[in-house]
Amino acid sequence: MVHQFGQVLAWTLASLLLSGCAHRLWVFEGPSTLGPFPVGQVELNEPNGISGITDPTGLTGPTQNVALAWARIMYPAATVGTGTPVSAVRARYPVALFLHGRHFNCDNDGSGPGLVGGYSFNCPVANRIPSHEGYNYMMERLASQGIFSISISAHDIQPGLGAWDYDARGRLILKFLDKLNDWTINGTDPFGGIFKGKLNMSRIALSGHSRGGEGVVAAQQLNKTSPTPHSIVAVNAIAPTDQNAVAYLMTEAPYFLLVGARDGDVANMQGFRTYDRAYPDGAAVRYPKSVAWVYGANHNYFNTIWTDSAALGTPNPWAGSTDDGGSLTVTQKLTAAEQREVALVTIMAFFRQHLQGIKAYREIFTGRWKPAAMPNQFVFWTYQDSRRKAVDNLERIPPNATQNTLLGAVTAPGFTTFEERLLNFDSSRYPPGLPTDFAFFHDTLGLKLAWAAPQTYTTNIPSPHRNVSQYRYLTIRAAKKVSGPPTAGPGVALFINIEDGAGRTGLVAARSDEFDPIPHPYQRSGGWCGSCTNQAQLKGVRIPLRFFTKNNSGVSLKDIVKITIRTEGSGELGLDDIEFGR
Ligand SMILES: [Ca+2]
Ligand SMILES: [Ca+2]
Ligand SMILES: [Ca+2]
Repeated sequence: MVHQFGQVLAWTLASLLLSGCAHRLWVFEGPSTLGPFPVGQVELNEPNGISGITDPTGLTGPTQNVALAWARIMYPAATVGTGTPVSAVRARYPVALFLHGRHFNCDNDGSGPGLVGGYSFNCPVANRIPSHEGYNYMMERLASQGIFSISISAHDIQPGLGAWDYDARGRLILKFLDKLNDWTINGTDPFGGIFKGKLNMSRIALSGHSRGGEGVVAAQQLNKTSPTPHSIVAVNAIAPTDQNAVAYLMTEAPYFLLVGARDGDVANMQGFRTYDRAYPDGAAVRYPKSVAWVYGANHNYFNTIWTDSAALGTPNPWAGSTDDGGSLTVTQKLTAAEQREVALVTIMAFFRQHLQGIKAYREIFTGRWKPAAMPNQFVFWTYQDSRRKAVDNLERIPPNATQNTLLGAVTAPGFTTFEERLLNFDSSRYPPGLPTDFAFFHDTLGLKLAWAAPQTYTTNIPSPHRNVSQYRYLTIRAAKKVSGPPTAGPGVALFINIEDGAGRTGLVAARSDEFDPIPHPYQRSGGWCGSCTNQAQLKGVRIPLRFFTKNNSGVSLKDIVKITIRTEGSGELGLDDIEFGR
């Protein structure tokens, strides 16, 4: 095993040399493990720290009246404390930046126990709600693992309600990155120049929550045309919005989407639309993208400042701290601590994979490795690699269910529904007029299948495309659709097989739930979005191609002519992205 994790072994070795725990040599560390570095921290609070965020082209919104540069910074230090020197163990440290979403920015009695607040452009200093401190639990752990972490405040942007707030968040991030760049090059930080030469600005990761999630995607796209572009190598969005006038696309970095099914705020799961749009077929450059769809997680509990006292287990004096999912009727609920653990494990894995080159953490996103530190039975993964080939992404307009993306024939005799549909609840970016199924909280064209008794769907692969030997997985996205009042129910199992030109098939069809469950929709009702029930969210299934070639089946991966999907029982399903991938 160890040879597969060479880079991690070296890393673990460095950890243990510093921590002295020699017995951990053969243990592969969970990504959220406390690291060897003492954590130093400082607060940036400059009333005139940012000179307005402008867009000279006028394409990304008006100039925002942003002056306050407010942030929490945690970093690997020589000793624990405030403003202590940066650790000399390594020459430079990669950078993680967090940005919160829209939330009250002004509390009536400040850090007093009252919970009344609102939005203000002129909030007294002592009353400013520190939403950006809500990710300290992740920053502290990242810093202990050798990652410089900064969480920035969008205080001056919060009171605005306009459609351009999302762009403003993106531009705010770039301003802060400019500032960090200046600190490390010129030693201009207001803490005595402690960060001079210490930041590795060639490795930057972004995490944004809610409107901040839309902001990080905006930032990575706006960065391309910025006069001072930065090296953003990973982008994470937590329960993001998708509301901006400009539909920003992931174009420059791996994307990880973390969304809770008990979200009572962004209840229409609009963040899935950002995933659907990321790295389509035909994109000049693609990076991996992944989703963790978390049953029982709400919107606010990823941020401790937004978490109510009861759920936090300690008094939270800041207005706006509530359980946004509290008005929902649900059957599965994570505690705030469990929810934070999911964020801690997944975001640290994502950042450490891309900032520190720990490749093995990829297998968390593929769903193969279930880290012991989080409640895996609540977390449903989708992973699409940069290296993948669509047999059918269903994106052709006008819809035609009988032909796949490769122009091969598709048949589904006996199904009561066999049709292509726009899978979208609201706010599609597709041209109007497409036949739509509103039970799917996505924005993609997909296939709808319904069956009253077991049936077989077949998609044929034309001759130029039959050599799939460079791929290792057959992957699909699938969602179970149900209607009526939310109830408990089983997941969907599909029997998937491939066939080569000599008529050889896998000796046994792959039962999808032996690899990845396609869950029954999360049970929720109530809240502001009464229609947000039975949300049919597409979930990734990854079947190793070696499953079909084992036991001397003789199937040739150089000549695959068809894929079959057999259903069992009765049911209804949405399918998308039938792909070979890595
Ligand atoms: Ca208060
Ligand atoms: Ca088609
Ligand atoms: Ca599609």
